[in-house]
Amino acid sequence: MKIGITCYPVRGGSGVVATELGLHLAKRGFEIHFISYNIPFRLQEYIPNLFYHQVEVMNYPLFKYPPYTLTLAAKMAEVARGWGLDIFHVHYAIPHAACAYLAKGIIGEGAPKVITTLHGTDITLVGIDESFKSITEFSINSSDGITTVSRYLKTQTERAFQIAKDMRVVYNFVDTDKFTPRQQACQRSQFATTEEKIIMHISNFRPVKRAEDVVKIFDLVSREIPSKLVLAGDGPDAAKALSLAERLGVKEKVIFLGSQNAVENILPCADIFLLPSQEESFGLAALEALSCGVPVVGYKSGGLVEVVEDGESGFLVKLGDAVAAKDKIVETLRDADKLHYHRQKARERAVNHFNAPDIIKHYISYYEEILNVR
Ligand code: GMT
Repeated sequence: MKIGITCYPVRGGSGVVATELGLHLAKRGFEIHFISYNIPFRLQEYIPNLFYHQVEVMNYPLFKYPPYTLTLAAKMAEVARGWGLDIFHVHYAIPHAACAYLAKGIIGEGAPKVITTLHGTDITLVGIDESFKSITEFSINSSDGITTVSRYLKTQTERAFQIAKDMRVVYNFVDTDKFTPRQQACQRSQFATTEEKIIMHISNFRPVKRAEDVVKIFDLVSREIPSKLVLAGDGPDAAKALSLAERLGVKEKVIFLGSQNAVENILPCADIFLLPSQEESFGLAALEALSCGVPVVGYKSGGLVEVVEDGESGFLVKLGDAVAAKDKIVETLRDADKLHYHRQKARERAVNHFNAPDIIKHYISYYEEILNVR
């Protein structure tokens, strides 16, 4: 099977999922063509069967906004014709589902089937904005197959749009051989002393992540348990979070790493992963933490409840309840047996429910179903 994958190549869950999917499929003998404006950031190894097609956007003085969407659609059509693609698998509806629709129209008969995977903010934040709503709904409905990364996201999509087709839930996945609890991957001593615990948060620091809550919760924890807060990633609210740490007098205990590519080398150092988002359609960073045997603490909100089982692989408290989150963390960190138990449950959760080969099988059978080859 020959599959064209289009995603945002920058850091972010949807790009990670699309890239890992492409890598796994290529290793299984599928022919994979990434089509985007840059090489996806996690696409760092050479693999036979895997190709990358760069989309170049011509600029012109009339263009206030260079029309990337049109160039992408034209490139998708060119690659599909040149390589005989069977499927366009686009990640993140806006604008990729619309580009796939256009590319299909350019090709006409024999065009690849289109599968759109919805990731979250393409529905819950951007897609429902009036400026995008009609085209998002139209492009999703024009896809031959639609998947969502959680049941929650499927429900949200059904609520926000009139979707005429069945949407398949295919959960996100993690490479459990790469994201492991092996502490050799990470030197704890670079972050904390032997007496200190490590709380970690990784995100794009957008408002939906509630980065200030991370600092608030950490401040409460650090009053009861000697600890450090490690922050990785960057984004609009990073400065706000750091200035709150300063105001609360915990800045010295906060280690801000900025954007990092190989988070699998940092995560195993953590004792607790904090993800107190307003809403996650899934929460891929939380899954990567679980796979490293790190219990997750967050809010009972969105799709995170499908990833973390409250009281086992972590704890989910009422949205915005920093004290409840602190209580769960302190309780866990104070008791070595309890921490060990939740660490094991975290790893088990990732291995038993979200292991890459198991989830990728669902994508493959969905491709076959859409192509009618089964
Ligand atoms: O979280 C973001 O702002 C980035 C966004 C993306 O497209 O990369 O993340 C979304 O997709 C991820 C992969 O499926 C999910 O794990 C995230 O939960 C989802 N983000 C939100 O729903 C806020």
